[in-house]
Amino acid sequence: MSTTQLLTEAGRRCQVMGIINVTPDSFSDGGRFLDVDAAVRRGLELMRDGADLLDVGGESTRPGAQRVSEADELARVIPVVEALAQGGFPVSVDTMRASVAARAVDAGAVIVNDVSGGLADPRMLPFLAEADVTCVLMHWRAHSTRMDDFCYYDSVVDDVCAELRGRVDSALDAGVRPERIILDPGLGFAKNSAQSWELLRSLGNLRDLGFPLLVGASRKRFLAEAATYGRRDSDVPADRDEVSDAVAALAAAGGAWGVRVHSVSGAAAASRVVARLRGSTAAADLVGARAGQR
Ligand code: PMM
Repeated sequence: MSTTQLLTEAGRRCQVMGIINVTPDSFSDGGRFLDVDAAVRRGLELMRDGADLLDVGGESTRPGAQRVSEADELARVIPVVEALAQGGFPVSVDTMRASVAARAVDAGAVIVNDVSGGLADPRMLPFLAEADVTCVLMHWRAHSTRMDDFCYYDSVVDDVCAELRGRVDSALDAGVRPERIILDPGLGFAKNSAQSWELLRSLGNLRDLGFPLLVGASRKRFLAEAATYGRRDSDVPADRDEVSDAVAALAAAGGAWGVRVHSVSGAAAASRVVARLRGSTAAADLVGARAGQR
């Protein structure tokens, strides 16, 4: 599927981006998909469960994580991107390095997901412009080792919007076309729980920036606050999957372009429900029929 199709499709239905972390230490699924075959198999599972695209990353961005070398990141990511893209699946690459992005695009990636919004590597925005590739620019303030020191905002919503606008301006100045840009508030990145909830509550303000919006809440620590009693203190990220599904449904209903999730089926169902409630005659009929039965 071309990026144009991806972005057009997004006009109809919230896109579900399935996560493949090819890392030993990502907070939720680190170590599980480090082997290329396991990562590719995971991609197939996510597509079967209803993912619209697959986000492949080789560097953990969990709080406190150390950076990986460029060589390690390339070795983890490129074979997986290549295999999935050759299989005809739309792939995005989750990287802050222009060199990794370039190799991944050569290998068939159609989106570059840069959690630093172009801040970590000065070569990223020029690369995105030259390659004319769709990109996710996420709100970010510092690398994972230090990001918890940067949770200070006058108003988290206003400040995140202003800083994202700054990233957009830099991208446009570098020559990135506006229709190539997707924005992401970066939940959990230099944000405490209250700040992440506040941003989720304010998707309308973020949408007012005028770009498609990606929401990445899946399995993040702040969601534990809404987990079933007994799972609230759980350190098992998958115990946050029901809450992640609920957030995906709200994000879809709130007009997000896409949601980035570890477990796909609930988010994919939410995306289809919202699409049918929005537009399809069949969905309208269903609602009417149910109302008539009462
Ligand atoms: N979160 C993580 C990694 N990459 N990319 C985007 N665009 N948005 C996010 O919120 C985001 C991301 C960290 O979560 P993970 O370790 O489970 O992938």
